[in-house]
Amino acid sequence: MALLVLTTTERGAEFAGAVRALGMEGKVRVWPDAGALADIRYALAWRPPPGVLARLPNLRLVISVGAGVDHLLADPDLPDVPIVRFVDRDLTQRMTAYVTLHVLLHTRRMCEFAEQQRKTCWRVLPEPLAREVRVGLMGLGVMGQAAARALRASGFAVRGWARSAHRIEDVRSYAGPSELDAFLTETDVLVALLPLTPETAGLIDRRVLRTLSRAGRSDRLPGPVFINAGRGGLHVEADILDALEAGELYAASLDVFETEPLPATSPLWRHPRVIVTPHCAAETSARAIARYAAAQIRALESGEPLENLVDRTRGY
Ligand code: NDP
Ligand code: OXD
Repeated sequence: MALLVLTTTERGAEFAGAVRALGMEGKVRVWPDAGALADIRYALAWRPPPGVLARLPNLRLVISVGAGVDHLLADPDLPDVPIVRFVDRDLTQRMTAYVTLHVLLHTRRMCEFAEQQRKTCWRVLPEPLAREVRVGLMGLGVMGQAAARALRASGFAVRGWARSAHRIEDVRSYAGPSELDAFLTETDVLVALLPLTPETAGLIDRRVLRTLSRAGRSDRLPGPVFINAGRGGLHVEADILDALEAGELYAASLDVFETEPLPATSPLWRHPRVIVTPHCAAETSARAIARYAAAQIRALESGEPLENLVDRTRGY
């Protein structure tokens, strides 16, 4: 009846410590010190090495340390057991803060002010009002809906695009591939909060960036902005750079990348209107994921429904 903490990052011991602190002493193991594999009933996983989950004969539940599960579904040998993904108030709040911060940062032209500061240049730049800026959220799930509400509260005009239509107060909703372009042409600041699935991989390319609103935006915002806090596989980095170079994009904030860590050779590191953050828009707290894992295990053991079950056919 043991839980295996299975991660290729350095946080495994921290997660295990937090689970043990909840009273699961002696029942927690950390990969690769898994002990007898037949004892393992639950896995708390983040980017596990492919094939390892398939070696656990009595596995009954996989708990994803993150909200995204692409790191699990990429394993061709993933066993057929339920997967629950992490949904947590603090995680959502961190993401909401990240999105709001970066929308404000670019619409208030902070990259240009930072550049001016380096040159001791004192010059006022025109800035749009929040209500003159249309923020388009790709993804209206837990993260997207919370960000939509926060952006509305900050005065921005908000629209969202998802697989299905959504009703969110004061947010214009678009759904599916047939409404993608209508959504993009209505968007000045594009925020990606989608999961990485076969349908969304590489979706945000030059064509998508070119379709963003260029006419009718406030003349105080020099061009469209792209913010990606979903997954790096959603976008094409070469296209972002080309769009910046061609003036089709004004600025970008990227938390996630095609390859992580972002290689030192990437020009994104040095672009004056790109903000790079190291996949930390919403970091999982060890205490929160431990509590969440314990609750899911209790639910499974007592035959209650699991929360936030992943639908493998949808991929999220
Ligand atoms: P949810 O599963 O709650 O929401 C996913 C949203 O994406 C839904 O609105 C869904 O549409 C939409 N979607 C999925 N596939 C498509 C598609 N093919 N076309 C259009 N829309 C689609 O996820 P969360 O909001 O909890 O998280 C979103 C993502 O954010 C995670 O998958 C993860 O990759 C990323 N993330 C990144 C973090 C970071 O630190 N950078 C931290 C946490 C999450 P519908 O509503 O119709 O189902
Ligand atoms: C997540 C992440 O999916 O941190 O939660 O990327």
